[in-house]
Amino acid sequence: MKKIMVTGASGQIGTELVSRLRQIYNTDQVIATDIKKASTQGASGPFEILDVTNSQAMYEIANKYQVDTIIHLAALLSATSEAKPLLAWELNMGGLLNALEVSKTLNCQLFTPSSIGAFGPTTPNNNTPQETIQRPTSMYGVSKVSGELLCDYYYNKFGVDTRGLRFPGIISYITPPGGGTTDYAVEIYYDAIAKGSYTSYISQGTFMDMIYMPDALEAIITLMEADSSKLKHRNAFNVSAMSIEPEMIAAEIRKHIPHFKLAYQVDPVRQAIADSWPNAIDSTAAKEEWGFNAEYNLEKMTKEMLAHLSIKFA
Ligand code: AKB
Repeated sequence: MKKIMVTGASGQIGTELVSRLRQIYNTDQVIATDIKKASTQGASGPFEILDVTNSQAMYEIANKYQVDTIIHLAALLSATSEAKPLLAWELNMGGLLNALEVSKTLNCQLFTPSSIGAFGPTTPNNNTPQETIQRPTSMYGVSKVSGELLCDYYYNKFGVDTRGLRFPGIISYITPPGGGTTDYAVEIYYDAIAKGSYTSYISQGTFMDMIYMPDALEAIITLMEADSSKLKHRNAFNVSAMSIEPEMIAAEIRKHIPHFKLAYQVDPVRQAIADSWPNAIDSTAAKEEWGFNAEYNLEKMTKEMLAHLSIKFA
């Protein structure tokens, strides 16, 4: 049975991943860590305060619990990284390097997410291949490509079992994301329920890949359980469930809330990041090598998001 340490456990992915992992591997097998404890973090189960830039502290927690798997999620997202590029480099790269070193020392398997942000304006825009041009123009993207390469290096040089996914925007109703370019696709559902309208900072017609949280969690777990010998790629697999733009979400929301209104006030910084990312990535390698399969499309996800948020805001 795996013994797993999760960094960034209070974040959007971390909160839900820890709960899911605890269902599968038992509560005591999953050690949640973050620089702060989120109010949504379940009271039960091991939790440790951890600043991932502190290598000694990371080592001590991993060693104390004798973990064999590290899921390293702590990082700044794209918009925050653009506002604070030095901090983004220090946290995204410093934290990952520490996680890799701890994994090497304690012989742990390591998962860390990459992103569609690892692509740039010279990457093919549609059906973006698994292996292609990666010259991102945002600090977030620079840190994500570097992270992919660093993970490859630790696998090839030291045999660390590193694995990763290039995540698109992740849509969920439990913990909101913070500081990302794709956050609009979560906010739109919250505002649809709370106000019946949303003002998008991303322009009409801007396509980006997205995935619903249950599919994202399943992808992490399936990849980590996959037979190593079947993986031709490791860091990191393209995964996407849908390529969508704001009007498409609005049209789907209107099937449930007919009076829903969508307006635009474009944020030039986040729009520029979105414009530098692909419209639609190709997940074939993930499907072929470890059976990636997204169950939620826009229609099914919208129905669930609105149902859950209506209960949350009732
Ligand atoms: C962001 O928008 O920064 C993230 C991502 C796609 O990596 N959601």
